[in-house]
Amino acid sequence: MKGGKSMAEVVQREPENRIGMEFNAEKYKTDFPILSRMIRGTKLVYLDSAATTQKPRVVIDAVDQYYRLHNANVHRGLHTLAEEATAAYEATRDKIAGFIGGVKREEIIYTRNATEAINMVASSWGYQNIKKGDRIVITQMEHHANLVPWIVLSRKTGAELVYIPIDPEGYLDLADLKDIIAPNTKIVALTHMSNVLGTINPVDEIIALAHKRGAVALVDGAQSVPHMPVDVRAMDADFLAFSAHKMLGPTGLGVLYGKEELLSRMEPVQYGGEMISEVRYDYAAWNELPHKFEAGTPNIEAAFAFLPALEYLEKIGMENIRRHEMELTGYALDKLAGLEFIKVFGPKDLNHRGGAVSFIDKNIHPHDMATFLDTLGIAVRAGHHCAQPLTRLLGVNSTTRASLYLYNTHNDIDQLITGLKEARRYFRYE
Ligand code: 7TS
Repeated sequence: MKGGKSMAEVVQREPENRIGMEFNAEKYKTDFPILSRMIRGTKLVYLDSAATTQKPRVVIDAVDQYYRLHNANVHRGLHTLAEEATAAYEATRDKIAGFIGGVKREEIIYTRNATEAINMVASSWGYQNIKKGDRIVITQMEHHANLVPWIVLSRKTGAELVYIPIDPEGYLDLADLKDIIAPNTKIVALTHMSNVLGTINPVDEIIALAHKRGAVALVDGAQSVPHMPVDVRAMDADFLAFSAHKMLGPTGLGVLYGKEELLSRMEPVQYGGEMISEVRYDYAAWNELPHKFEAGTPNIEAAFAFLPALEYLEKIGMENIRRHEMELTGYALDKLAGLEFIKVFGPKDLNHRGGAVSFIDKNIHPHDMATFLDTLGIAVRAGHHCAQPLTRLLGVNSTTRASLYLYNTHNDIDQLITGLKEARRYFRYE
């Protein structure tokens, strides 16, 4: 993407056709410069994509190109650069609207991340619609981003916060769902895919019941939108939140999808430039969607560079990415099952889980394990993964988590397994 291409070329670049081509993770790996980095003398094995993914060259180049050629503020200038920056910023919005199933561009709000997107719903829709005696329903497997905003909303409004429980395998236990989503329920907010257990939740069924009760449904898509086809209209979610940085894009950019009829009735969360239609000394009126929710100068660079990330994903195909990750997760689960000192959490059925695999060694603390694996160039995460109540429910303080993406290979898993065995020797358990 280097050079002086016109904005039309940048924005309308046709994805290269990879239909019919084999999924080649080894080849995709070469698109990511950081994946050829040496860490402590060995080539990086990156197994922490649930935290953030690495970026392909097209995304890195787009950041460079943005500042070299197109940098300007959006929606306010009449000069060429301002027009180019605005066109690119809005073109990414169109791309996102298409990527999640073809929604209206007005329904795509840029945020800083998935966390901010969920907080916006809690602090705007939440305070306008929830009062004492109402019920908020979430699940026991939520990331803090889809947990703490609802704890605070319930504390401040007096509404009750009720959890859909999980069963010992790591699935949601839906036996009492009809009682949990009681007639006084106003919102059901749940993750599509758990960042700890990998569980893919039956969101369609839960959303249908929420709607039957007159409640709205928010889906935390931070771990699903990057890894599988997500059609927000088919699932009929009222809100969907996700982050660009977990799907090859830059940090500092997230998305809130909301149905137009809901967004149009919601109060802005922040006030200032760009979100107004008219201001007088004693009066202010709001801009139309989506700008009403985008006060101040946004992350233009990130929006600019998110477009090639989405094109890259589309070019490979979300179905293909999902299939690759299912296969690789199955391989990892089989190999881990062969290690008697390792206990894996979460479902075994690949149809109902993604590629976040959390486990513990029966003797070695997850922090020691992750630190040891790092000496072998293997990046995993250890801790509670921003899901403290869930981790506690699993009966542990922390887990080690390997999480996969399109650039991971069987060799990466083999190295992880070798590393886990070496850790036993290093810490003298064998
Ligand atoms: N929801 C889920 C399910 C997540 O996994 C995360 C981040 C978030 C929301 C918040 O995303 P953010 O971009 O706003 O931070 N999950 C993780 C993780 O598993 N390790 O680091 C971040």
